[in-house]
Amino acid sequence: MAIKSPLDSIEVQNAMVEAEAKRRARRSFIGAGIAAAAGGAGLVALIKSHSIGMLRFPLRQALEFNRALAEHVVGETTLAKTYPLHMAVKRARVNGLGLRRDMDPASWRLQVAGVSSAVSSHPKFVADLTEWKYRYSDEFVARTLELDGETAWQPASTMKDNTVKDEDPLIEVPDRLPPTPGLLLTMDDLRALPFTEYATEFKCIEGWSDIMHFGGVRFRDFMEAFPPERGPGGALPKYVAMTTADGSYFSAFEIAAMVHPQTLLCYQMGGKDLLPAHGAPLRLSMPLKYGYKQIKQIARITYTNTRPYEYWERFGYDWHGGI
Ligand SMILES: Nc1nc2c(c(=O)[nH]1)N[C@H]1C(S)=C(S)[C@@H](COP(=O)(O)O)O[C@H]1N2
Ligand SMILES: [Mo]
Repeated sequence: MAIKSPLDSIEVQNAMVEAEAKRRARRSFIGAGIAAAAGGAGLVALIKSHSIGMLRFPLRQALEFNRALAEHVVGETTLAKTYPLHMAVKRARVNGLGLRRDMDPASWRLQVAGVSSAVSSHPKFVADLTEWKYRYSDEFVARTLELDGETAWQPASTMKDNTVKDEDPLIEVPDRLPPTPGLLLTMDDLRALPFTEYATEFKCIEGWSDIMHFGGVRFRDFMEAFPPERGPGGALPKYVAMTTADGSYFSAFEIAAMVHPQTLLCYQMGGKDLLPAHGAPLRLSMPLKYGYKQIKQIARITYTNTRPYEYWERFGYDWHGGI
């Protein structure tokens, strides 16, 4: 099966990404989307027939450079420039795939996996997150469209053509994922945490940028409230993975990027509740990274020491996505 299972585990996602990278390498696949997004014939030629891990000089070198830079620069010290809130655009652009318009908002929960055993007494702790069912029905689409109003859902982004087709078998996804203990939170649990807002420049790798005003809870505050399991010597997990409810979009980050003071779990944009098209009820804001890292409609957050893949990585985009 292709990417179809709900909330694939990191192991399943990683296996799928690897399988697809190999398959693409075999087929010498050129994504039309990559061509447009990369915006240069030279880069396209390099990407042609080379999957992740097989990238050629100088692209590989550029990626290594970005990686090194991200490891050293994205930390406490670098802050994205902020603007007065009123300078933010009133109507932001929309870019998105794998967003569900038909989700019953009442069925939304934020799953948090890899949490400290100390939170097992928390009232929202459950023995198996994989048992939670998000509900989808066409009856919710009208409400979503009403909320979005004139905010158009982008039918096609130049990055979109790379969507995995159902008929392309990758790996077998097990019917049943391993039981995963963790927290099953509601928006009220998040709204109870300290609120932070800012206006920063949002950059999409396709070539547009806008000043956007985001509000929500800093991830470091969230992590303090819902802490991860610590390793030997009290070490924090190396990574944080995030995925949408249907598993069709996912992203991952180093812990340093997550604890950056401008990394927000956002539920407001422009001072109002986030619109569905912009990722309601919860999305990420990370102004030091490109838009593609800023996952919308987050349903699961996992603290982990296994390096998780990034949705766009198999198409040649950098895992860190630093600007
Ligand atoms: N779930 C999900 N999140 C996503 C995307 C997506 O396709 N699906 N696209 C990303 C990209 S490429 C961009 S530029 C931003 C766009 O955010 P906006 O629509 O709020 O402007 O969302 C990011 N988050
Ligand atoms: Mo983007």
